[in-house]
Amino acid sequence: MLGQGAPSAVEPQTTDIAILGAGAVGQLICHQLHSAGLAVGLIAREISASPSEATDWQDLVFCPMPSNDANTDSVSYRVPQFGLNSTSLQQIKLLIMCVKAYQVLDAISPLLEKLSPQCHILLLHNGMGPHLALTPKLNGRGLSLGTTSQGVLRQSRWQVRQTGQGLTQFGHFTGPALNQTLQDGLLKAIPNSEWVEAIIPCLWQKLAVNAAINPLTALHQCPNGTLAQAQFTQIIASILDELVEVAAHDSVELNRQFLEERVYRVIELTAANFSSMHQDVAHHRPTEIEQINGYICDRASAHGLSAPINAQICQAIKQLSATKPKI
Ligand code: KPL
Repeated sequence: MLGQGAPSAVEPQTTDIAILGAGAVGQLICHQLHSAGLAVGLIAREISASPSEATDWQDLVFCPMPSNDANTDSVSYRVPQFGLNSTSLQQIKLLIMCVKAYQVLDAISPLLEKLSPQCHILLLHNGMGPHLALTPKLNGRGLSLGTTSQGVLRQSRWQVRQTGQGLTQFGHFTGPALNQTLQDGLLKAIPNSEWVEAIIPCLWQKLAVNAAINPLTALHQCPNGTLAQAQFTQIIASILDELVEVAAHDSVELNRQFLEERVYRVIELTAANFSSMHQDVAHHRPTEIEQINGYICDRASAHGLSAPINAQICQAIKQLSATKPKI
């Protein structure tokens, strides 16, 4: 394991970028920004001590993907961790929210009054919807959105392993744009990432993948690859038909054929994996169904349409979650 120049005591420092939500994706992004030399820290909702005690250090371990031509030793590093009362929150220029979609509003609420009015917010989660609810609460702050297909697994609380190197896309949504230096920093730090002109169509495309794969694997308790079987062809087609029609009413033109190809490519590339919703249901955790198939239904009703297959799927997942015993 390689150490990376960890400071030994709590020292004041300016952190430009803070990550809220240190799950698997949050830790992966944290590692990528830290190793690119960016000043990144974590926000820990559980630390709410007085301002002077509100900064701590967190040790993390990152395990790269096995590769023939790169060093795949684990890397240990440490980053500052701020509590909700830390005065350092005022200095943060970019807050990256890596919490689950259904946690975004509750997680950001106590922070909004503590962050500077110039702090830019970036949402990075599966599903869609929180950007609409968050926009009126931003008080003039800028909001960008992102989606990542990088694969990562949490091995213990502060150790993650990268399992896939998919595309990451970011783009501006509303308010002042993220400054160029931070944009460039993100793109340099995160392999295979791009800043796109229009992020919403990219989010709809990722939504299509999640809407087709996640609930079906949870309902049928199967790995992603099982969905290549002929018995799933019709339901996947119906999920996508409804999604494409609803997106068109939201002024997003999606190529139906391209979407279907993308869904089946992901099914093939991740054949042995269990989707995040499968895992959420199996571990009796809340699912992102409301922000995935539920978002399609919500946007359908906003346009006076219905999306019956997606609605049935939402219902089935909610029933499944309700019948599983809670820990
Ligand atoms: O993003 C995913 C998820 O599980 O949430 C997919 C792409 C379906 C991979 O499993």
